Amino acid sequence: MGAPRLYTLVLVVQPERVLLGMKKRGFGAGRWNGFGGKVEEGETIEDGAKRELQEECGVTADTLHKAGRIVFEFEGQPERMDVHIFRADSVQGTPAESDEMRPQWFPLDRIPFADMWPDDSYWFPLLLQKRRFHGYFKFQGQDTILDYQLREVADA
Ligand code: 6U4
Repeated sequence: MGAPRLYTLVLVVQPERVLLGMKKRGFGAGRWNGFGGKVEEGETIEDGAKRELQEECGVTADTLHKAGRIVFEFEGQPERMDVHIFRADSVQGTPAESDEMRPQWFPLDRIPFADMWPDDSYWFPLLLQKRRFHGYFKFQGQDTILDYQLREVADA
Protein backbone atom coordinates (compact mmCIF):
# COMPACT_ATOMS: atom_id res chain seq x y z
CA MET A 1 0.00 0.00 0.00
CA GLY A 2 1.41 3.41 -0.98
CA ALA A 3 1.66 6.56 1.08
CA PRO A 4 -1.74 8.07 1.79
CA ARG A 5 -2.72 11.17 -0.16
CA LEU A 6 -2.80 14.47 1.74
CA TYR A 7 -6.10 16.28 2.26
CA THR A 8 -7.24 19.19 4.42
CA LEU A 9 -10.43 19.92 6.33
CA VAL A 10 -11.21 23.25 8.04
CA LEU A 11 -13.93 23.88 10.60
CA VAL A 12 -14.73 27.48 11.46
CA VAL A 13 -15.90 27.37 15.07
CA GLN A 14 -17.23 30.38 16.95
CA PRO A 15 -18.55 30.47 20.52
CA GLU A 16 -22.11 29.54 19.52
CA ARG A 17 -21.87 28.18 15.99
CA VAL A 18 -19.93 26.21 13.40
CA LEU A 19 -19.73 26.81 9.65
CA LEU A 20 -20.41 23.75 7.51
CA GLY A 21 -20.86 23.37 3.78
CA MET A 22 -23.27 21.13 1.89
CA LYS A 23 -21.04 19.34 -0.62
CA LYS A 24 -22.76 19.77 -3.97
CA ARG A 25 -20.63 17.45 -6.10
CA GLY A 26 -17.82 14.91 -6.06
CA PHE A 27 -16.64 12.92 -3.07
CA GLY A 28 -19.04 13.18 -0.13
CA ALA A 29 -21.76 14.99 -2.12
CA GLY A 30 -25.00 15.40 -0.15
CA ARG A 31 -23.24 15.66 3.20
CA TRP A 32 -22.47 18.64 5.44
CA ASN A 33 -18.75 18.93 6.06
CA GLY A 34 -15.91 21.31 6.74
CA PHE A 35 -14.07 22.86 3.81
CA GLY A 36 -11.02 21.25 2.27
CA GLY A 37 -9.54 19.11 -0.43
CA LYS A 38 -6.34 17.76 -1.85
CA VAL A 39 -3.06 19.44 -0.96
CA GLU A 40 -1.44 20.56 -4.20
CA GLU A 41 2.20 20.15 -5.12
CA GLY A 42 4.36 23.01 -3.89
CA GLU A 43 2.03 24.25 -1.14
CA THR A 44 2.16 23.53 2.58
CA ILE A 45 -0.70 21.62 4.16
CA GLU A 46 -1.79 24.78 5.99
CA ASP A 47 -1.69 26.88 2.81
CA GLY A 48 -3.74 24.21 1.06
CA ALA A 49 -6.31 24.37 3.87
CA LYS A 50 -6.56 28.17 3.60
CA ARG A 51 -6.84 27.98 -0.18
CA GLU A 52 -9.67 25.44 -0.10
CA LEU A 53 -11.55 27.45 2.55
CA GLN A 54 -11.34 30.52 0.34
CA GLU A 55 -12.22 28.66 -2.88
CA GLU A 56 -15.14 26.74 -1.43
CA CYS A 57 -16.88 29.42 0.65
CA GLY A 58 -15.11 32.73 0.04
CA VAL A 59 -13.75 33.43 3.51
CA THR A 60 -10.15 33.98 4.64
CA ALA A 61 -8.60 32.61 7.81
CA ASP A 62 -5.54 34.35 9.25
CA THR A 63 -4.81 31.63 11.75
CA LEU A 64 -5.56 27.94 11.59
CA HIS A 65 -5.18 25.78 14.68
CA LYS A 66 -4.16 22.16 14.25
CA ALA A 67 -7.00 19.99 15.50
CA GLY A 68 -6.33 16.48 14.30
CA ARG A 69 -5.25 14.06 11.69
CA ILE A 70 -7.29 11.10 10.45
CA VAL A 71 -6.35 8.43 7.94
CA PHE A 72 -9.32 7.05 6.04
CA GLU A 73 -9.31 3.73 4.27
CA PHE A 74 -12.12 2.61 1.99
CA GLU A 75 -12.44 -1.13 1.60
CA GLY A 76 -11.27 -2.22 -1.84
CA GLN A 77 -9.58 1.08 -2.63
CA PRO A 78 -5.79 1.19 -2.54
CA GLU A 79 -5.36 4.91 -1.83
CA ARG A 80 -5.88 6.03 1.75
CA MET A 81 -6.68 9.65 2.62
CA ASP A 82 -4.55 11.43 5.20
CA VAL A 83 -6.81 14.27 6.29
CA HIS A 84 -5.32 17.14 8.30
CA ILE A 85 -8.06 18.85 10.27
CA PHE A 86 -7.84 22.50 11.34
CA ARG A 87 -9.99 24.82 13.44
CA ALA A 88 -10.38 28.50 12.64
CA ASP A 89 -11.85 30.74 15.32
CA SER A 90 -12.31 33.80 13.17
CA VAL A 91 -12.51 34.47 9.46
CA GLN A 92 -12.75 37.49 7.22
CA GLY A 93 -15.56 37.80 4.71
CA THR A 94 -19.08 36.47 4.48
CA PRO A 95 -19.52 32.81 3.55
CA ALA A 96 -20.80 32.50 0.00
CA GLU A 97 -21.97 29.54 -2.07
CA SER A 98 -19.49 28.11 -4.57
CA ASP A 99 -19.76 25.44 -7.28
CA GLU A 100 -18.69 22.87 -4.71
CA MET A 101 -20.27 23.95 -1.40
CA ARG A 102 -23.33 25.69 0.07
CA PRO A 103 -22.18 27.14 3.41
CA GLN A 104 -24.43 27.48 6.46
CA TRP A 105 -23.89 28.28 10.14
CA PHE A 106 -25.21 25.72 12.63
CA PRO A 107 -25.72 26.28 16.37
CA LEU A 108 -23.30 24.06 18.30
CA ASP A 109 -26.21 22.15 19.86
CA ARG A 110 -27.73 21.43 16.43
CA ILE A 111 -24.88 20.00 14.40
CA PRO A 112 -26.47 17.85 11.64
CA PHE A 113 -24.58 14.63 12.39
CA ALA A 114 -27.17 12.47 10.60
CA ASP A 115 -26.24 14.22 7.35
CA MET A 116 -22.47 14.23 7.88
CA TRP A 117 -19.76 11.61 7.46
CA PRO A 118 -20.39 9.00 10.19
CA ASP A 119 -16.90 9.46 11.66
CA ASP A 120 -17.63 13.10 12.47
CA SER A 121 -19.77 12.10 15.49
CA TYR A 122 -16.65 10.53 17.02
CA TRP A 123 -14.16 13.37 16.65
CA PHE A 124 -16.27 16.55 16.52
CA PRO A 125 -16.65 16.67 20.32
CA LEU A 126 -12.85 16.66 20.65
CA LEU A 127 -12.50 19.41 18.06
CA LEU A 128 -15.09 21.58 19.85
CA GLN A 129 -13.26 21.08 23.16
CA LYS A 130 -9.99 22.11 21.50
CA ARG A 131 -8.48 18.71 22.21
CA ARG A 132 -6.12 17.32 19.57
CA PHE A 133 -6.56 13.85 18.13
CA HIS A 134 -5.21 11.23 15.76
CA GLY A 135 -7.47 8.66 14.19
CA TYR A 136 -7.98 5.94 11.64
CA PHE A 137 -11.31 4.92 10.13
CA LYS A 138 -11.92 2.04 7.77
CA PHE A 139 -15.10 2.32 5.71
CA GLN A 140 -17.18 -0.08 3.70
CA GLY A 141 -18.77 2.17 1.11
CA GLN A 142 -19.46 5.61 2.55
CA ASP A 143 -21.87 4.71 5.36
CA THR A 144 -20.35 1.84 7.32
CA ILE A 145 -17.40 2.09 9.68
CA LEU A 146 -15.74 -1.34 9.81
CA ASP A 147 -12.93 -0.43 12.18
CA TYR A 148 -11.56 2.66 13.85
CA GLN A 149 -9.05 4.06 16.31
CA LEU A 150 -9.14 7.51 17.86
CA ARG A 151 -6.87 8.94 20.51
CA GLU A 152 -6.00 12.30 21.96
CA VAL A 153 -2.49 13.55 21.36
CA ALA A 154 -0.43 16.36 22.81
CA ASP A 155 0.43 17.70 19.37
CA ALA A 156 -1.72 17.01 16.29
P1 6U4 B 1 -11.46 17.90 -6.62
O1 6U4 B 1 -12.95 17.79 -6.85
O2 6U4 B 1 -10.68 16.73 -7.15
O3 6U4 B 1 -10.88 19.24 -6.86
P2 6U4 B 1 -10.80 18.45 -3.91
O4 6U4 B 1 -11.68 19.63 -3.57
O5 6U4 B 1 -9.33 18.68 -4.03
O6 6U4 B 1 -11.38 17.65 -5.09
P3 6U4 B 1 -12.28 16.64 -2.29
O7 6U4 B 1 -13.43 17.59 -2.29
O8 6U4 B 1 -12.44 15.34 -2.96
O9 6U4 B 1 -10.97 17.35 -2.82
O10 6U4 B 1 -11.80 16.42 -0.79
C1 6U4 B 1 -12.50 15.60 0.07
C2 6U4 B 1 -12.83 16.36 1.31
O11 6U4 B 1 -13.63 15.54 2.13
C3 6U4 B 1 -11.62 16.74 2.16
O12 6U4 B 1 -11.87 17.99 2.80
C4 6U4 B 1 -11.58 15.65 3.21
C5 6U4 B 1 -13.03 15.36 3.39
N1 6U4 B 1 -13.33 14.00 3.84
C6 6U4 B 1 -13.06 12.86 3.18
N2 6U4 B 1 -13.47 11.78 3.88
C7 6U4 B 1 -14.03 12.28 5.01
C8 6U4 B 1 -14.64 11.68 6.12
N3 6U4 B 1 -14.78 10.36 6.23
N4 6U4 B 1 -15.09 12.51 7.10
C9 6U4 B 1 -14.98 13.86 7.00
N5 6U4 B 1 -14.38 14.45 5.94
C10 6U4 B 1 -13.95 13.68 4.98
O13 6U4 B 1 -15.42 14.55 7.92
